[in-house]
Amino acid sequence: MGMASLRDVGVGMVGPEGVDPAARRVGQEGLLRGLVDRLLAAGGVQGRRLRDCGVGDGRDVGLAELGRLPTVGKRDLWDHYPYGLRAVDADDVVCVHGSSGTGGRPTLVPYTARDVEIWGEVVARALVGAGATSRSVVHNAYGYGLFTGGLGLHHGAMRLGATVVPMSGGMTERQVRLIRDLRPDVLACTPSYAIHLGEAMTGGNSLRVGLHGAEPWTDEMRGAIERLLGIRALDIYGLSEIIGPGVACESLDSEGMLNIAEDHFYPECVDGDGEPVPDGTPGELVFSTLTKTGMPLLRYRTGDVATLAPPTPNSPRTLRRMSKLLGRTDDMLVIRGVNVFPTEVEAVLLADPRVSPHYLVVEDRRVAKRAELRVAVEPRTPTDEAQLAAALVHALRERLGIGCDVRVFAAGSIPRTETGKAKRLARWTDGASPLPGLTWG
Ligand code: DLL
Repeated sequence: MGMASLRDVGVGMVGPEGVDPAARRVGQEGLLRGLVDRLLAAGGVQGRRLRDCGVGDGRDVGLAELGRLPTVGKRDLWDHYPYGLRAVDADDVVCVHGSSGTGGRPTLVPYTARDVEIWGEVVARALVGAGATSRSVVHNAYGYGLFTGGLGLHHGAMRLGATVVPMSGGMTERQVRLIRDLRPDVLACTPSYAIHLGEAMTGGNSLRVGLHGAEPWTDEMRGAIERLLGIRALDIYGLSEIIGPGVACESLDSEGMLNIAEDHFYPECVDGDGEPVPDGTPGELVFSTLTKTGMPLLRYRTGDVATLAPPTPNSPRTLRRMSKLLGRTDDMLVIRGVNVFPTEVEAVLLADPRVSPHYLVVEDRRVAKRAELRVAVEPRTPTDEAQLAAALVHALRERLGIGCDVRVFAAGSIPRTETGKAKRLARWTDGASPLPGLTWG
């Protein structure tokens, strides 16, 4: 079983990741037509919108005109909660995943057995691209449950024929112990938990590579994880609506960009008006699920901002790539007319070796007309706090062009996240300080 599954996912980077781009495009176009036919047959909101714009058959569309087809968004999922975008019989659904969402509005995604297979395949690719093999032991500290992180990495590791240790999040002491005892070579968890775990471990460890995602993180955070754990830290991206982790992932040779599983998830990148932007220009990622059946989506607007790029030159992988995420459209701060993504703040903070990777960005809008950017940091080791704050204010002004308030708090005072996604951004409109117990401004 190990060998067969290895061949399928293309060890040595052959298989679907390595096909000639022109041939891939022909395949994608056929799959796009099939997707349109499935949506028309399902007769839901996406099918109606297609008919409204004159599409009555998959043969009416091609990749070149994709930009003219209707999009779908999170709003549509909420409006048709729980299963309104399902395109198969309830009988064919084998599991449900999603995100708890904000404001009590969860997003639910029904999967068919085929969807779960595809999911396992794309996550297995991510593992192989990170150097894992069927002999690998994968310590999986993504949360198991409705969240796609835990079971997504689980499916991928099983598909590869590796050994997966299904730790889920939390109970850090026990995780440290099992890493010592089971000697995993692969760590799968959020970047913030990788830091937390690394700080709890003493001495060396067996880990060689980490697959980190589910929340924004910068190359500077990558450096912090790599130093702390002594591993290569790679990025894995995805979202429940599209499949979960595995929509795109770094490989050891992808030069800091993420290979997009574009044979399953066709990417576009658009500006605020929905017009395509050229490669290298930041825009919102839009994905079409070419092969999904449970809840296929045509042109799903992710709200995630990144750039697209051509395949890695001279690599056996011929997939188009995306940059690390710059942020989300709804995470962008507007401080006195200047647009700032929290990742830009992170990059500045962690470029200073005195700063610990635990920080909080606060958009202070208590005076509505005059938003302030406040940043809470902790020193990594004892240091002159006033000098550190002044240096960071200066560096942030250089990079962002705005003044901000930096406070250095005592080590350990900024809340850690042991399960789920780190909260590194707080919006302060009124009431108490977003950092409980700490007075501010
Ligand atoms: O977070 C899927 C995932 C799990 C990806 C484990 C990687 C590892 P959701 O809970 O639906 O799914 O949240 C999706 O998280 O739209 C992004 O805004 C953010 N996100 C996911 N991966 C990354 C990443 C999972 N590598 C939302 N970098 C997405 C930055 C990420 N943000």
